[in-house]
Amino acid sequence: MKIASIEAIPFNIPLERPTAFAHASISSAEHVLIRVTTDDGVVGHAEAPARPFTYGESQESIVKAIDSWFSPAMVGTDPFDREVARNDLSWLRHNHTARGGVDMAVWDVIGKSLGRSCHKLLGGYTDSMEVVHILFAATPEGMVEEARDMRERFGFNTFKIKTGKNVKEDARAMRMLRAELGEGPEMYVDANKGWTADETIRLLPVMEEVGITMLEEPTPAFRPLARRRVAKKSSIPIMGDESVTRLGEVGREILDNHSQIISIKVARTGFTESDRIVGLCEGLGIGLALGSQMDGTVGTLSSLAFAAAYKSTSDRAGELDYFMQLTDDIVAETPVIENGRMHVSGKPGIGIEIDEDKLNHYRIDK
Ligand code: MUC
Ligand code: MG
Repeated sequence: MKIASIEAIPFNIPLERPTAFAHASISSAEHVLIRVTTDDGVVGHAEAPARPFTYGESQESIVKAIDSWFSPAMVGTDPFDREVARNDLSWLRHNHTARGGVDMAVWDVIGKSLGRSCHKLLGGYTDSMEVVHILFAATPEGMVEEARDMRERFGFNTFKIKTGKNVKEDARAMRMLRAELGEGPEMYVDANKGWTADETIRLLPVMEEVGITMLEEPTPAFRPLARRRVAKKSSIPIMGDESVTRLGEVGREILDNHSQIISIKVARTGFTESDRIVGLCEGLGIGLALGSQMDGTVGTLSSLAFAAAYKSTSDRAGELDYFMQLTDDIVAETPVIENGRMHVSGKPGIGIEIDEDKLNHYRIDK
């Protein structure tokens, strides 16, 4: 079996409302569907969500990278020889989501050709994941209302609070949410590098008081002394996200003791490199959490297949609910969240079935 083609199909789906966080706001999911087809007709899919403000990749750059570099290097190769493709393209820097997406689409091909789910092939640890609800609302009042509503409707028990825009409002949001939710639900924060070291240190007592369990990307990792000051003072573990876009960066963050938990996002490290990150973190005794690069439905199914495959990525709740922010999707069956959990389908490959009519409606290249 050989790879016959790799297509990069850009599509836009409007969001229910703009998603805003420190440094950026988006009103439409501008993603790329990657489709790998083999000479014997097996078709694999994955999604690359462009996040220019985080990784410098755009929808256009993802399509260009796949057309110019990934496709020429991989067409004609055996999809099972992932290590060959990985090494052939190791000269290419950055382009994380293009690389991650191609890797997962190839895994989808592998699973389908064997008639086994990727979830099983990767490890098959559990058949469901607890799901985190990410609170993006603009005001503390809006976050409280959203948390109440989402808890009632979907049974969420873990909430990530998007902070980093205004320190006072961030403190107010954390206190109001704890008062609303009571002691039980887990809460963690993600500042998307929006706080300074001083601001983070000033907020530590508030975060301790309300029981914040993880402090995601408080300050920019590219300002190492600021990060070091926070890490020294914080009793709350720091989770690396934007700072750990590849295996080497995970190693650096851990060795510097700047992150004690690693957010694993298959959108940027695919299944192959994410598997290596799991191994590195397990071996060193570092915690893992499944993050979301604001994945659509295709990306959500990939994240679920991966995270549910390992104990260390499924012990914590995973970020699997962003697809609900999209007004529509391009899959035949939308994932379901019930009692705060999402179940693995067990279908061959990643379990993605594309609705071709919807894809034709939302694709922007035709
Ligand atoms: C997150 O955890 O930071 C924001 C940007 C991105 O790439 O992912 C989101 C969520
Ligand atoms: Mg984050």
